[in-house]
Amino acid sequence: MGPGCIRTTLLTPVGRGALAVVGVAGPGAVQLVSPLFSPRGAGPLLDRPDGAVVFGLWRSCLDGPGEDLVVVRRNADALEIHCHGGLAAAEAVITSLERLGVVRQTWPVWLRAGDMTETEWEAREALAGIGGRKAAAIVARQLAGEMQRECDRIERLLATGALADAGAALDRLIRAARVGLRLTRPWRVVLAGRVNAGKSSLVNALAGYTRSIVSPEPGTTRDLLETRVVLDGWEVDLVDTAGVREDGVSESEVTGIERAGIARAVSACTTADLVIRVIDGRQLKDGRVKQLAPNELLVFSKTDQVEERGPESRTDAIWTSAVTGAGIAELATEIVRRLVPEETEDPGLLTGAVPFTDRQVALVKDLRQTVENATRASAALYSSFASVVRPRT
Ligand SMILES: Nc1nc2c(ncn2[C@@H]2O[C@H](COP(=O)(O)OP(=O)(O)OP(=O)(O)O)[C@@H](O)[C@H]2O)c(=O)[nH]1
Ligand SMILES: [Mg+2]
Repeated sequence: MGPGCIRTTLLTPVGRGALAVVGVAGPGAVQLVSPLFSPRGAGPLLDRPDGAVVFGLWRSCLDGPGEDLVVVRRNADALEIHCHGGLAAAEAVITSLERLGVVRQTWPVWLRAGDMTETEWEAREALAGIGGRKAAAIVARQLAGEMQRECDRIERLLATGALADAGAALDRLIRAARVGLRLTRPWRVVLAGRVNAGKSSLVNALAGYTRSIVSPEPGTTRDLLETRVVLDGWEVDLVDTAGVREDGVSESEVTGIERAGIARAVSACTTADLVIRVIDGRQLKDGRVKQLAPNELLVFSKTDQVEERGPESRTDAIWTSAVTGAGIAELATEIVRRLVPEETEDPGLLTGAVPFTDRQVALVKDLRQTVENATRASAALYSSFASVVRPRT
């Protein structure tokens, strides 16, 4: 693509919406599109000031009836066309632009051609895919320059030979990267336990609507069923699973489909960020709760039918009822606390610079290694210098 090229892209998400926005940019973009657009009751687009919002008729085909839409003139070299949100309307606008020689681009390519740093570009691309406000706020801060400012500060520290401070700042960035690399990928929380424990009911209670089928019949859920929710500002995929049978249930009672579902449940637990081990609170007296793995959270269900919590009651468990809603808010809070402990344990960590792409994290780690090597070299230099000026007798 040459420097004089005029380019276009669909700026709104692909698919139907109330409105679609088509961007056009490149030298003389307004002049080029002017023959396609007749403003209503206003002067030609070419004579309008920058920032003008102009209602008019767009003629995708010169002999067709045209379509009413709004053009925003950003400047002589850039404009936006706001049209009907159906697929055909935006496509007709873009096709008419292509007929004039305008180059169609995907939006990431369009974004990259803009005048911005790599980190800004990465932040803009990431923001388009984020569903939770906390992750969006972290990336927005990097877009506003937080990451760049921290890199500049580390550079100044290195220039003055403050290797220890530079190393500490880089260590902080590496700690923040654990969350940074998950900002565009929701956390994965698997609900596991015995059949009828109340897993699907808990998913529905957390989601706020009936996503999973709930029934008194053991073995209702057969396959993995994912539900995306936002808990306390963080995007989370809740994964409902097939329950395992009580001990002593004969092999013949478990069908092949159910067995396949249970195998999927076991496998889902191995890749989960957090496993919620659901146990029917009414059955606590009957059996011991087994040892939990570090990424497991214990939840007792159906507390509306539990009269006494009994000696098995554990302080690390959350008691819930999908019927009364008791403990559901507490469960949501605990899920987030377990997924993002940095928020409570190291509050400043996520409010400052946070690397959020593999590229940024690799750069930070490389630089940390270089600082480490320089620190060692400096210590070796000092010790050989000391052995020259203060030789042992
Ligand atoms: N009273 C009461 N009943 C509940 C509660 N949660 C679930 N149940 C009932 O327990 C039964 C099983 O609930 P589900 O949510 O389908 O249990 P599940 O663990 O998904 O079961 P499977 O999919 O078969 O493994 C249903 O009859 C629910 O109505 C609760 O908090 N209180
Ligand atoms: Mg179920």
